[in-house]
Amino acid sequence: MGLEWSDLGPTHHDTQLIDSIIRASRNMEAKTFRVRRILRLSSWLVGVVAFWGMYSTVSQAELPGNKPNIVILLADDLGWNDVGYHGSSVKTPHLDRFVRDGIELDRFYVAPYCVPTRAGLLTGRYPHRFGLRYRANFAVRATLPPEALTLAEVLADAGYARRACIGKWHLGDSQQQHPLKQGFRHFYGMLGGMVHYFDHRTIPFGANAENRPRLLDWHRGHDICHDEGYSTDLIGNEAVRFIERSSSEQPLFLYVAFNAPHLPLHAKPELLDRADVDTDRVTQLLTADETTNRAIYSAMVASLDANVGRILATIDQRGLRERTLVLFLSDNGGVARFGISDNSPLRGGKNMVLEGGVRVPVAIRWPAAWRGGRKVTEPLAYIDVLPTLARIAGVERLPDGLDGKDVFEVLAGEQPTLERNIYLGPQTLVGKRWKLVDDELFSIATDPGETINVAQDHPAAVHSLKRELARLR
Ligand SMILES: [Ca+2]
Repeated sequence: MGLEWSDLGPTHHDTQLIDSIIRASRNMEAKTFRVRRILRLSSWLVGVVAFWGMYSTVSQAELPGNKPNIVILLADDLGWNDVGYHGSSVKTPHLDRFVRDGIELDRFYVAPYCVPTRAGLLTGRYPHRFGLRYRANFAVRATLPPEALTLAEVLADAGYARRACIGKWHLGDSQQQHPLKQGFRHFYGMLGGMVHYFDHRTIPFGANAENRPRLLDWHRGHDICHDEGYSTDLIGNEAVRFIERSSSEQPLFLYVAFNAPHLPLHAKPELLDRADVDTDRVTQLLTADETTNRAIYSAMVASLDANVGRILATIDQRGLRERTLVLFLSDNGGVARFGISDNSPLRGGKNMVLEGGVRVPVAIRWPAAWRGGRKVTEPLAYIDVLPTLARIAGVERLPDGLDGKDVFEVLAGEQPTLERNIYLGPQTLVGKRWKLVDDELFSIATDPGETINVAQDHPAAVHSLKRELARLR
């Protein structure tokens, strides 16, 4: 399977990184493809409950026997300022509308890489509980252990019979680690971390890349799948089909993990208004030109946004909008190099515990229960997703050992703060007021750009955070 971007190594080796990527890209071109130019490149919630929901909240006790559909839409490496509603040059009209209708989760934290975020999102536990590494390393194939209890398994026990994982799994490619062994009943997409958007084969890079095979990593269930098309569209198509084929009587759980806009930079030609870029034969991970990279990336985000829009429209057309909870999030910050992503005004990007790597665009919408058009500024995290959704699904006893919190009341606007810190890595904790990064302390609520180290002025806060960090490691 394809190696993950995070496997490339520590972020301070930028020069080597660029060389490695561009060299790998050239090798791939020469070996596999003709090169033209470098790139041309219900009734159930009507009445009293629905009325309640407009202004307050609905607890499970008030929804006897009724559970919302749960749809998670995960983007891959989408940066803070890569969405229109944050003022980006990248246009995301469907996401912007979704955020306006729902609740914008303004301080939502994830892990800085693909794998640990997916692990924490689906288990409610910090990924280091499973031995998943935070630092990139070629030699380590981080995966979720088969015995880990996943959100799909929790929801299965709560009566969610239809459970689909569509898109990028990236939590293990053995039969025992397969999504169909982790609580999902339907799987379509890729098991590894990175594929070519058009041919769905892995793209080896780094050491010895030219001697490694490009494997088809596109599957339906356990079988190899030869569907043709742009992967973002194929993932959207399958999600739409899954919703259309679901009974409106039974709640569904749909986890759509887009591989977009993760590398390689491949866009649909019709969305890239650049005659000088060869989009249909692109084999490079990226180009040497930052402006070109950004143009391709923007077109990739446009495809992501369009498919998010199609999924939301299908939910509407099926009459499921009120009783469907939709969560949109990115799995880590954008790649803040090579002109690809824009995390401003946050510092840093993917692979880093600075805000640009771990604070991502997120919104949630559940019209039947929560009033939309709001922004929640309490720090929330990927590990909160399982306990919160389990509560909503009517699970009476949460699994043991969870690190995340049930944040239902925060989302409902009934609880202003959780008074807790979120673990971002061995040297980093973040809470409502403070963020500790190694020996630096930032007043993160007022200094989101992490510009001023105030550790010397607040030794007690540093001491307290370090003690908590030592317990969490
Ligand atoms: Ca990612």
